[in-house]
Amino acid sequence: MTALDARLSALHADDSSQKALVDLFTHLAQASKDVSELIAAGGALGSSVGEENADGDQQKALDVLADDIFLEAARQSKVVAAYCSEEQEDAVILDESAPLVLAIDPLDGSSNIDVNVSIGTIISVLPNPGGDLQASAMQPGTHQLAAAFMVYGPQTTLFVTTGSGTDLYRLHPATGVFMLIDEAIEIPEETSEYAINASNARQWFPATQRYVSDLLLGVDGPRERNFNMRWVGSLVADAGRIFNRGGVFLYPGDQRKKYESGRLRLIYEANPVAFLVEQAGGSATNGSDRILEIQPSEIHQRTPLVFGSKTEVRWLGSYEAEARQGHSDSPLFGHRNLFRS
Ligand code: FDP
Repeated sequence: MTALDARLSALHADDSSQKALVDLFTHLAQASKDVSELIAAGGALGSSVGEENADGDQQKALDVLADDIFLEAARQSKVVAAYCSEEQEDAVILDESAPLVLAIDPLDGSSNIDVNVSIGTIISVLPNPGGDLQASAMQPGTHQLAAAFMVYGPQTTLFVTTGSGTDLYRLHPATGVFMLIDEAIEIPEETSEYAINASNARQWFPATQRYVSDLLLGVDGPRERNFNMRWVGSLVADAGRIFNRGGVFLYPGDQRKKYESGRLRLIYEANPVAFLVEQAGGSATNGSDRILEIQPSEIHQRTPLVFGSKTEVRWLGSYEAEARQGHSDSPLFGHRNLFRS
């Protein structure tokens, strides 16, 4: 079995400029091991510290601790110019001359902390573009040099890409080292499983309503087969499942106030997940456009996010395209209402 640093060094053996990436991941891996141990230790980690983060979410004690730990790891690595975190209003400038920018959601799925459900860390690594470092993370996702997410679940796992496929590692509990357990992961092109928070159904825009209602019609509907639904409510856990057995994940925009562009953040959630997904043969869009090509305009901006098995992402895209052309018939919500027959 191969350890994370050995694998990354081997992948980038003939490219000395990538050494910074290996250094960064060595420090991030240690930080995530520390966070994983904190979570496993339990205690009052899910309690609120009574403050809101840059996005208006209540900050939990563990959110803040995880942010401190990853910020310190970035500082220690000496290769990070700016640290842009969900938990910080502005970028933290570390070293203007360093080659990398780190965008991070230190603890994703934190509303699941109290109930012992998988949570994680999401990471996007960009080149230092020079100039105003406050704006340095506002690069399209195609610029990413690496992306990763850790899942703190029954096992602590790590999905990583540096642009040569997506690999999966597991934290070995005895040695504290991330060991490679699956390389060049391939997300199946077809799937019969989808993930969406259905409690928002009445707020969805017509394309999402029509798409999901056709899935619900199963063998009797236009898709002519039954679909299964799974929703953990932690992006990392839902994504991990999709890397393992396929599926499609949707967090669309909807009619709720402040949710017109969905809930998830472009720079440190959608972009890294999209990079990992594409490297595993899947797709990621905002319903119509490739996530990785969106030019960010704000560090904490949100985006609708659809990712996973290619065929299903394409299906959703065709519903979106039809909706833009004015097609609004919905079997679930329109005159052919499923529940009224
Ligand atoms: P959380 O707020 O608990 O951190 O990143 C936001 C996120 O979790 C995702 O992990 C998850 O997919 C989503 O929010 C869940 O949102 P809903 O509660 O609106 O379903």
